Amino acid sequence: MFRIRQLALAVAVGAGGTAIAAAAAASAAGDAQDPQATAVIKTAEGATVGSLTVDAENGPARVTIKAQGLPPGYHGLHFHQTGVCDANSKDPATGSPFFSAGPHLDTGGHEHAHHTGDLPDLLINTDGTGTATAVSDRFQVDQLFDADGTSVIIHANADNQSNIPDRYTAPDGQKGPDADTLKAGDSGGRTACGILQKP
Ligand SMILES: [Cu+2]
Ligand SMILES: [Zn+2]
Repeated sequence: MFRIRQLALAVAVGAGGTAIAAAAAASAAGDAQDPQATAVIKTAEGATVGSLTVDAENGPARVTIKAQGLPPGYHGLHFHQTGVCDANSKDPATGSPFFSAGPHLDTGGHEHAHHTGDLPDLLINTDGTGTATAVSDRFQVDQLFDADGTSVIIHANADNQSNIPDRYTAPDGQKGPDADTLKAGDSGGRTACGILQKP
């Protein structure tokens, strides 16, 4: 794949096509030129803190997120079942906004972190910015545009991906991840939400 991109870049430069060369260079850097899905990600207060693209042109979906204005550290990142980002929709159990987005997108009754919409954590740097790209073969772009749509959520805390080794024992004696962990990886409240849209 990389060799093909290098070749495309060389051909474009050889032809003197500045725009084509720039596009090829951007593609090599991981930026989607013609994404099949995009999202603008906002906090419950309405501040825009990120953007997301999904590009599946060359095989498995490449998810790219660029974020700013967020607390430093790791943040859980997932596609959620429903494309509704209602800040006034509160989780009755935790009080988190964006309850309207529903649980993690999943097409097969999986537990976390095997959900269709589970993604690696987003690392936010000390300046509040973060960029991440993940390639996932767990979903097709069409599935993001099902009847109720799909959203992307950035969480308050790190996602432990249900990685609770058996040496950790709950007060009730249960080893490993409990039901809560197997739901969402203990990634906490929903800090920001974006609705997947066709460009
Ligand atoms: Cu989530
Ligand atoms: Zn999940």
